[in-house]
Amino acid sequence: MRTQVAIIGAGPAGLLLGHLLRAEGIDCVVLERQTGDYVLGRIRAGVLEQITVDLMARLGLDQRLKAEGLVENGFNLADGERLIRIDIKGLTGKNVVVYGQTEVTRDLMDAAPARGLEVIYQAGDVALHDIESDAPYVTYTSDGVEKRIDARFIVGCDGYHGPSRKAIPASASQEFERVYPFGWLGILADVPPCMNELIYANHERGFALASMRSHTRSRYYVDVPLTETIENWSDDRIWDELAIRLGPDAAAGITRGPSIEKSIAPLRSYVFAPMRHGSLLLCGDAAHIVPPTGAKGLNLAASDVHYAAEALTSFFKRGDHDAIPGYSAKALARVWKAERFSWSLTKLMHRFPEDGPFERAMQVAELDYVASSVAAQTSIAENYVGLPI
Ligand code: RFL
Ligand code: PHB
Repeated sequence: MRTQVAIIGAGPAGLLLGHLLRAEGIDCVVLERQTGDYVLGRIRAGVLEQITVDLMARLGLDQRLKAEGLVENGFNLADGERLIRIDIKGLTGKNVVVYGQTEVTRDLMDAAPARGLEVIYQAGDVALHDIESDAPYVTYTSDGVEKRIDARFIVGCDGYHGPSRKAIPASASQEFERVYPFGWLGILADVPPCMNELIYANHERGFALASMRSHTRSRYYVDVPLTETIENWSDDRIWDELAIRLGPDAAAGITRGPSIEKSIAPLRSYVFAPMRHGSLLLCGDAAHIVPPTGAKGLNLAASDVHYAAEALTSFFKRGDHDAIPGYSAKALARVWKAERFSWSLTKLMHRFPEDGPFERAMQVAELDYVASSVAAQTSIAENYVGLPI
């Protein structure tokens, strides 16, 4: 098979890119290792920045998002005693929308056939070849038969564990990494949220986050040491811990219920640079990971895809050969700012085992400063709603 762009990975990055390219009349094929149901079964992001909402609107795929997404005009930082509200709408004029990654992916997946976007699920042994040439190709197996797709470009949207990034020689790239000494234990339950806005809490027993997916479905997290296993956390234990860490006001609003999903995700900051090598471009988690504290992962995947679609469109439709080499620097400028914000909010809101009294005093002082300074709140708000693309 021959196409213009071979996309590896049908997560939000791969599907969004596929739709943006198809909308410009550019040929592409998406290869996904898993089944569609498996991809939809992964419970991940919940908060969309305006840029992500705008991309869905540009594609005309935002009907359900508009009907079911919850517009959030603020969120809260809790410090054990009080709630510090960050009025994101008042401070920036923008908002974020609670609409699960699962739903974004479902909307993109459902619209693919009608828009001529071919997605091949259960593609095994995907491998990239000749990425330094102008004629790269991808091989994979389908039902035990080896197949080949020739393309002008390959875009790796295959997440942190996919093969694309690994196809780039170490001598041509650099990795930046910070691993955190805890993970987030998440619980999803069909109960109303404890508040209509998110709460990020720094309590002496650790971090907690109250989030949601709808008026009837809640998503909560607590941080746990990396040595913890899910078997140690009964639903009751999680609800008890949330009630303590989120503080009395939020606790009063918590409705308990059986978990419908429960998992532990380690926290990591990671950047791979550059995000292009020859005819291979990387987008989303394939190139970078942020700790979930800033709600940036999915939104960064969306901004990468926006820049990649722009560069590929310039190449194919205007014959502009400078656009592709410019992709990495453009994407990375936004990635690094989101990495900084996610790292700083993680540091502010978690108790690190290695921290002593000085580090804790710095957290107290910073939270106090945020509570009393419109300038500090504005800085947090403009990063949370997403920096411009
Ligand atoms: P994905 O979603 O990992 O998709 C990659 C796809 O590539 C496929 N793949 C392969 N396909 C073919 N051949 C291979 N060999 C392949 N290897 C892998 C995979 O099966 C998969 O379908 O990456 P993408 O598209 O870059 O999207 C990134 C986002 O998923 C991620 O950044 C977010 O989920 C991060 N994240 C959050 N982001 C936000 O913006 N807001 C949030 O509120 C938020 N909360 C979160 C999060 C991530 C979490 N976890 C579990 C990591 C909360 C959590 C708990
Ligand atoms: C979520 O709802 O899953 C969520 C919300 C905000 C975050 C991370 C995750 O910062």
